Amino acid sequence: LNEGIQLRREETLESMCDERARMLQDQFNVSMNHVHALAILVSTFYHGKQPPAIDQETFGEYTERTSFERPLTSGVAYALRVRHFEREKFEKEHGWTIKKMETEDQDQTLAQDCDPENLDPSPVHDEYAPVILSQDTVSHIVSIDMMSGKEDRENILRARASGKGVLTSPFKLLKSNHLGVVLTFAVYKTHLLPDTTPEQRIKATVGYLGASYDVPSLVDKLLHQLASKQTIVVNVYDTTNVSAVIRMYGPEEIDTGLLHVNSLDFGDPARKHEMHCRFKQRP
Ligand code: WA2
Repeated sequence: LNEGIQLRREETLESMCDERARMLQDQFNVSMNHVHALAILVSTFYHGKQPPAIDQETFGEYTERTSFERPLTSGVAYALRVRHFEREKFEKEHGWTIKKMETEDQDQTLAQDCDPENLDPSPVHDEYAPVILSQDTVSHIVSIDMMSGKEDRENILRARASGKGVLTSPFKLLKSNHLGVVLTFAVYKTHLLPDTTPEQRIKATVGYLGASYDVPSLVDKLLHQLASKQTIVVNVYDTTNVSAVIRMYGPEEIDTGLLHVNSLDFGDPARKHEMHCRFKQRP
């Protein structure tokens, strides 16, 4: 009899965890497809028209009104590829200088409100990726060189060489107290065929469309939609580096006996994620 009860508990935990993992993965996938479509929108209407048929006002309104298509994202933005020789002309045209991203170890009191006006100009580099268009929810990153942040930079380089949507490892997003991830798609000068080489892709790159995911608040929102939140504890991990697993969501894990693990597919084969589920109480 006891064995039967134990087996049923295992099955219950498994099905609850499966359902949550599937929901999270599906919502992530839906968002990713829509962010991909936004990259094509920018390619068609910004780069494909002379003069561009999208400005900040249009991009802001369109991305806000379609935000229901991107569950789990906190905002989308577009960063333009600017080479150093074009910097002066670019800055004159936009009426602002390209800013350096402020990293965590820098003195926050110097730029208390993260107002881009208070940020330092970017030092000289071969190229930059200043944000020129943004959803209002992430307007604080406009004019910041996304190549000046370690995670954003790595994502940009990987996105443009691969032509695929790529994810950062979890890091503390600007103006957020939580860990999040950024999804990036490169935008190319022309439509490229699937067999295009990385070198050709890098050459043809004109910009980067990115979305930020504030993981704790968005996963919370998702799990609250499901009943019996009081029964199980859910954790989400980035397990890309097995010797340095990063907890992205949920409290510190306490061993309450049964554990169920689901692997999560967020669409970037270079990153591995897992969901861990436990009952809150021992039987
Ligand atoms: N978006 C929002 N908050 C952030 C952030 C980001 N990156 N990086 C740090 N905090 C425009 O990949 C190009 C978005 C980067 C895209």
